[in-house]
Amino acid sequence: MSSGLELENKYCAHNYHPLPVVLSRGEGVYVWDETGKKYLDMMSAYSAVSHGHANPRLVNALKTQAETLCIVSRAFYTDKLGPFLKLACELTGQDMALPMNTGAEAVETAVKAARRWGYEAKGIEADKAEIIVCTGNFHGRTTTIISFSAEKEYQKNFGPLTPGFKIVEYGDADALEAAITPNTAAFLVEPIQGEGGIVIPPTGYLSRCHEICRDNNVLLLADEIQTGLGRTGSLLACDHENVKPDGLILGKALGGGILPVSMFLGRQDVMDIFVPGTHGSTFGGNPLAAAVGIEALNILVEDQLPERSMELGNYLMDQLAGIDSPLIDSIRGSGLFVGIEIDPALGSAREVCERLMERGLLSKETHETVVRLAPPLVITREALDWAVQQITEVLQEMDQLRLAS
Ligand code: PXG
Repeated sequence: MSSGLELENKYCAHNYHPLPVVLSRGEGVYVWDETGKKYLDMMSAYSAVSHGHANPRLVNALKTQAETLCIVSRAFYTDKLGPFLKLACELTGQDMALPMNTGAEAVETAVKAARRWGYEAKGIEADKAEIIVCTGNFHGRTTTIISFSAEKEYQKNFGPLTPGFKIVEYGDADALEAAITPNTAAFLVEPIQGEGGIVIPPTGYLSRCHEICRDNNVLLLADEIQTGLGRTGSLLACDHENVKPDGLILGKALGGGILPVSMFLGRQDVMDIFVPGTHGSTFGGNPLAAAVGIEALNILVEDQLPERSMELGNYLMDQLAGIDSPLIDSIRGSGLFVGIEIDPALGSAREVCERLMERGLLSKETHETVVRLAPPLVITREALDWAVQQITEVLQEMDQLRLAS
């Protein structure tokens, strides 16, 4: 056993069940382990590494800014934050943004914004604001966010939970409409559920939810931490239905796979509820993060990563559809955000991932039955062809073993 694995198992809390590989280097779509073995990264740190590992432009932006100015806190203005937020707002059509670091912090920011907007703009009675969320949601791991998870495992023994949330069926706009009361401040939704298993709602769902929210003076808050910034084949997954949410949450790829960078963006009247003292973060919006974020967004636009994601995602789905294996229940995806549902009676997604890892392809199961494929958006057709070949062979192998046993 390698020392990296042993030390991590001994000293790191066991809040994950990693695949047994110890990575030590990354470049583009590839990572290398301690022994020098090369792997194609089809996971991209849950979509955070859309620009590829150690993207030279991002590394350069990081180095240049690190030598110039890193952290001063928001007690002062800097020459980087304004340009970063201007670019993010212009690209997404939002009015203002509040910078944070991790995804969960940006979701917390959205929850606070929605509640305060509910009281101050909508006139909801004190402490009565409700936020509606969906079954199968994943928005992070803070105490408040797990309070509205539909997954009991995320909550067990972490109570008392934060009240004020209602869960409705994902993909069912009528259920949203029925759940709205005069106390509803917002509807928080992932346009495609990532951690839930790459779950794509029916066409028209998001636009119908948008209408319902507008008609009831409820904020539509889109969590695009995973789906945003090109992952699903458009800049935002909301763009597939021409929906401009009232609040938008970005993270992961916003930091170019280099730093944690997140933000909550929104309409002017939503963002206006924040006044000095209402929210903050020591590191949120620091100039190092802003410089990397600016470059991450510039690369996304200049290298047309959303378009690339759409084209290569369609190609990948076509190739996967050609695999003839009884283990595959279904294949679904949008852009380079693809899930292969494995029939649990015939095999486990974990075993598929372990076998792929042995062959030099890194992926990660979600919800035991789904193999998630979300490579850096800079991947090539040739690399995808190789990946499809490995997946085909692994599924064949597993099927033969199953028949032999
Ligand atoms: N919203 C969505 C849609 C996400 O996918 C978060 C919020 C939280 O982001 P942070 O940066 O706080 O992790 C995510 C994160 C995990 C895990 O093990 C997290 C995600 C996906 C898979 C696993 O915590 N996405």
